[in-house]
Amino acid sequence: MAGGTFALPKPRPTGPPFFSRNQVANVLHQVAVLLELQGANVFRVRSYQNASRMLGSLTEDLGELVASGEIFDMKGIGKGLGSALSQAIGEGKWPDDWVELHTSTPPGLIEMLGIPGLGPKRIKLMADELGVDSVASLKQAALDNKIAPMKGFGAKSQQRMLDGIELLSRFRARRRLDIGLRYGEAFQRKIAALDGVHRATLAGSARRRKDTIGDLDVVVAVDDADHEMVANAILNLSGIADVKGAGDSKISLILDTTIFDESFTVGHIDPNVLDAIGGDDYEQLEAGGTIDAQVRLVPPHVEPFTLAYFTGSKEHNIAMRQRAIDRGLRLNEFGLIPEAMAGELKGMEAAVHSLSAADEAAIYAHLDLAYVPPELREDMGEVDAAASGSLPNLIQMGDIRGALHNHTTLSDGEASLELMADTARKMGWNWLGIADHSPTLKIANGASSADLLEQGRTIKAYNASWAEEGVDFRLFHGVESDILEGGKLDHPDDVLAELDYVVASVHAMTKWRGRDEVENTEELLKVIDHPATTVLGHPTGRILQGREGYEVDLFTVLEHMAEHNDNGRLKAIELNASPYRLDLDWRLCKHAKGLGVPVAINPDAHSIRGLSDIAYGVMTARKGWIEAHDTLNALDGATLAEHMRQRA
Ligand code: DGT
Ligand code: CA
Ligand code: CA
Ligand code: ZN
Repeated sequence: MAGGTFALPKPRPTGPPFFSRNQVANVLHQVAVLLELQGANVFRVRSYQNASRMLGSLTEDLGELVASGEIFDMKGIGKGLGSALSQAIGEGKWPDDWVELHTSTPPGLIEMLGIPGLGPKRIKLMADELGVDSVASLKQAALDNKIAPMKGFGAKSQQRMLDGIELLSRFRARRRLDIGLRYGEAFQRKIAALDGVHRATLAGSARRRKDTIGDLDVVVAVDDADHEMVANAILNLSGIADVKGAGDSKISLILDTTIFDESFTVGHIDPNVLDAIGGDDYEQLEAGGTIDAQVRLVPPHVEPFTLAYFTGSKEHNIAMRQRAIDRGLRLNEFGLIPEAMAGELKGMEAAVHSLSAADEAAIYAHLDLAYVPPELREDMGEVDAAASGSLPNLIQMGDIRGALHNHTTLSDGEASLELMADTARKMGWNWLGIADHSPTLKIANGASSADLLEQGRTIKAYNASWAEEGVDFRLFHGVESDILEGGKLDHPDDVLAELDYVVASVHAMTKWRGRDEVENTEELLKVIDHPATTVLGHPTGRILQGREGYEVDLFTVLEHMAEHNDNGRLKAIELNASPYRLDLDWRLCKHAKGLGVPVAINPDAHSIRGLSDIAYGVMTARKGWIEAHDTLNALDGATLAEHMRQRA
């Protein structure tokens, strides 16, 4: 259980069976690990491991096997384990020695189990020989070079532990939006389906679509009479690894991957990206990952205020509260209360005097504001815009007609040109851009000029036949050209001139990260000046939760692009929609928009599934105040073709 807790799950409120097959398999694995940590006999450890594996792949119903007593006949389940499992599943009570094992193991040792690649055997060795008893003391021992000299360890594994500790702390601090939303939406759906729940809404940074999420916040509307019943039902939902606190109106939980009805995988990750976020260790952390969640239960008439408050951001709330104060009102999570009536009263008691609000929009209306979409609530001018009626009409998924940066099997994509085009058509798109890697990027199987030109002929043929059949769909032929030394593009100029467009991207990250902002910016300006360049790909090269981008002054870059656009040359900035990148950062989208630099929301798809990453790009674009007409994606194919012809 890498990133997670190591606790025995609580029984379901109703049973038998009191535990799921998954939970039991997990617990058996935990017992094996704890036994190993305590230096138990290897055969004993192995019997628990085998039983865990056996149950993990069991197809029969575990509850029935216990009820019928057949559990005792199963391979690897002796008399002892059989009765232990019968007691747990049949009565909801874990065996005393398992409980004892959990309570007697120092928490610091359990914490160390979270470090990717570090198992119980070596933890025990280090504990015995070096007195290491926590992640912090392990880190110190490694920094003091005490681990490398130990037999069977060495400098390499010492460094690997330091890397693992780093990865673990980063992983625990914040999670990417896609992961946060997967947990958050699964949890929200389970709560919304409970008896007595009027409404359950995911609030906090997840609702604001921030690129990374600290913890999940869920606001639940429930009548006072049902409050206790719903709170209990939430505590008994599957997917809860631990309960941190359950007060009157707030429940703090840790969720794990058992919240997902299907088994949890991160799916295919571009090797380059995977490397930046920790490789196999990352996948292992994510599979055993957890995320914190806070649930607030309030009566329906209070819920809009609570939802608004816990949607945040804190900065937006402060600006809103100030606006309320200016009107003699007190705004908090319970209501919008005339100060004169609230007086000395606090909290819910003061809220008795609140103005009423059926929804969030009504709260904004009370303060003479238009409804502010959650994505914009960052105190970046949205309150003023809501006051003056100048909020943007944010782009929506339905506005997307196509996207430019996508890969096929010609470079490192998984799907053929045909399959990519077919999928885009099924998504209702009007066009699709193909931009495979260029020769310099050997690890991504960059295509030669000859192969690229051949791809162009294929694309022309498809476009011609669609036109003939009256199919309103077209492919654009581009390339993702590496930015080379001196701000040059990959492929000769005459080859580039054959294309509809060029996405120019930096991939030599080590070199670019080793240089200063001035040099990097200069190089980008040169690339933008190249007549073939249409789109600047993933403008900083950052990988969220992985690596910082290179130093670059994007304000200058955007201003430079704006000049070109002013002179009728199409130069667009990419908003790479991969949830691992979301690069252009949302904070800069608004700046691009202000300068009139078109934004190209690009899934950078390496498979047909990758195309749907466009959704994260749209979320981020919305957060950056982007409207449909600020993007290339909302143009129809014919209009975009016209723009491209005008370039250079
Ligand atoms: P996160 O979890 O770090 O990704 O970001 P948030 O925005 O979800 O922050 P969180 O979970 O600490 O709190 C949820 C919301 O509750 C936050 O966006 C605004 C509100 N909130 C929390 N603390 C304060 C506070 O001290 N003052 C105000 N005005 N609002 C707060
Ligand atoms: Ca939060
Ligand atoms: Ca929170
Ligand atoms: Zn790229």
